[in-house]
Amino acid sequence: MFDPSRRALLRSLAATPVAAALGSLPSISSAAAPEFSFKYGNNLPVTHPLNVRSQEAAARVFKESKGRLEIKIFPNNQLGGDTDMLSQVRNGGIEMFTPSALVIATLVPVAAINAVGFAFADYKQVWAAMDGKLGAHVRAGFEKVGLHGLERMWDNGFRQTTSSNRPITSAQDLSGLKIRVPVSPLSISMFKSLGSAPASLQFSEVYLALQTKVVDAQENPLAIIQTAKMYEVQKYCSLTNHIWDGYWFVVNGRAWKSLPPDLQKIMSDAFNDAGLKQREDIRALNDSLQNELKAKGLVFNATAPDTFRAALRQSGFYTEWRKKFGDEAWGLLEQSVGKLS
Ligand code: X2X
Repeated sequence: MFDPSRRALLRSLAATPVAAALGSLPSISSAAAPEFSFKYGNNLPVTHPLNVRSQEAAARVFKESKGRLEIKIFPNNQLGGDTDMLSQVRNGGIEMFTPSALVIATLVPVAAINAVGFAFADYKQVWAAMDGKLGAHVRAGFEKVGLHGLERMWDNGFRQTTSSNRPITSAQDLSGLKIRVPVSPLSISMFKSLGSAPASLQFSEVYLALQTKVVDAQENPLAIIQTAKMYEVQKYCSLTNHIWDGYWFVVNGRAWKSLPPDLQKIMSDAFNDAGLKQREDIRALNDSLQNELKAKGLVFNATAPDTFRAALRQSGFYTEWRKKFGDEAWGLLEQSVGKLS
């Protein structure tokens, strides 16, 4: 619809030289520039539900704030890899970033607590913990390093293992496997405990590393395997479900505090609501993607989770990480999932 004030403006522009018209309409020309303009960077392809729902949220914020707050999205590592974006959101080079829990744990170690191997049995346990006390505990850690975390975590998913050389069916198959993992101490520790040879690479480097066989395997949820076209450079997909991973929406602390309360509310509401829809998108994709990926040539197999869990227990993985995370965080995790070690 053509709004009447815009029509009036166009009429006056048609009738008057542009410079004079703008000079005589200070309120309209200043309304054209948003009071706040935030840059939001992420590491995922534009087709991933995280980007689709973020675009909706940004449009809602612009509309509900009447153009006062604009959020510009830079997907797909356009602004650099995870490590770069993490330092940019801290120093204010960008205002928003969605690091995976694994990645922000390089700054706030307790954030990796949701990624303890084989902790969550299903999504019911996941969201009860992350929307509840465990998530609040992690977000308190963000505030201490000058970042504000929005309440709702977005879904990355249960991580599955793909490889170019062999299917993984039990813990033994991981022995010696050259596998890429994110820049994440917990992921390195876990795959070493399972006997693999893990290497940390930023997500921006994964496709090429697989294509050139610098590594033979990687692990990510199905929605990423699909949107980042990993089926082009991998043969097997083993349903290991070894880590549940999610994305935190973090905002530079100074930028967050610069927003008046009404804009803070508009922004939190829009992104928290969009996050819930994004979770549903991933749930639906989890149901349909196996068939799509099979059609692209990936060979799927189920795994024997007990063998992985037993190997982790024997290696002392749970004991070590319980000590690292501390009793409070570990206790909160166990409240949701039961005894772990
Ligand atoms: O880097 C990955 O594997 C990814 C995309 O899942 C994360 O952001 C941790």
